[in-house]
Amino acid sequence: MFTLRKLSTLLIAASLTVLTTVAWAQSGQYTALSNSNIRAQPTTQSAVIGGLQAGETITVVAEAAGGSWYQVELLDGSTGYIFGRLLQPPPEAHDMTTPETAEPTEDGRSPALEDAFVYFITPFDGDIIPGGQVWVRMGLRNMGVSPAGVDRRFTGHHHLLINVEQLPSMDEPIPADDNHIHFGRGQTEHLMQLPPGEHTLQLLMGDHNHLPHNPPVMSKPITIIVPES
Ligand SMILES: [Cu+2]
Repeated sequence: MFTLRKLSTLLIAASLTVLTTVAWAQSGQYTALSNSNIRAQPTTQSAVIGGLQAGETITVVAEAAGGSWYQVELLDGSTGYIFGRLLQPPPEAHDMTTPETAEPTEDGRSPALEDAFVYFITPFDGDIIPGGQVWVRMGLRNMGVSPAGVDRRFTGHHHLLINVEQLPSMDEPIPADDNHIHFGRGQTEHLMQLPPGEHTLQLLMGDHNHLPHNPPVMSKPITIIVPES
C-alpha cells in the first residue's frame, strides 16, 4: 500500500507542476474571436456568469480541462472559464532591442519570424455559402499588420489569392489583379461576392513593397463552394 500511495502522491505533484508551467507560458491578454460565454466551470453544462463580445480582450490566468478551456479573470477579481477555441492568444513578446526597421535579408526580402502564420478566421475550409456573399476575416499570429509603404520589422499586409493555381513568385511584388487582392491599408476583413462554383482561397503576407517575406507567410489554401441558386 505504501508504494501505491507514494506513487499517486508523486503523480499528483508532477501533474501540478506541469499545469503551473503551462499556465504561466500562455497567460496574458487574449482576444475573443466571437461572442463568448463565460462559465462558472469548464463545461458547457455549467452556468453562464458573464460574456465577451468579439474583439474584446480578457486576462487568461490558466488552462483548464486539459487545455480545451481557459480560466479567465473577471473585472471583480473572480474567475470563470471560456472555451479555448473562442480566444486568440496574445502575440508573443519578441526581443525589441534590435532596430524597428527590418534588416532586409540577402535577397532584399523582409525577414519574418519562423513561427509567424496567417490563417482564415472565416470562411472555413469546405464551407458551402448559398448566395456567394463571403466574409473573409484574416487572422495573423507572431507578426503585425502595417499598411503598404510602412517599413516596420515583422509586419506586413494581407493579400487574398482567389482561384490562383500557381503561387506568385516569392522574389517579386505580389501581382495586383482580380485574383490577387491587396489590403494595403491594413484591412483584416473583406466582404466579397463570388459566383456559383468551387473557389480556392489563400492568404499571403507582403511587406511594405508587396514582396513576400523570407520565409513567406502564407495560409493553407481552403476551398469553398457557392451552390447554384
Ligand atoms: Cu500588397
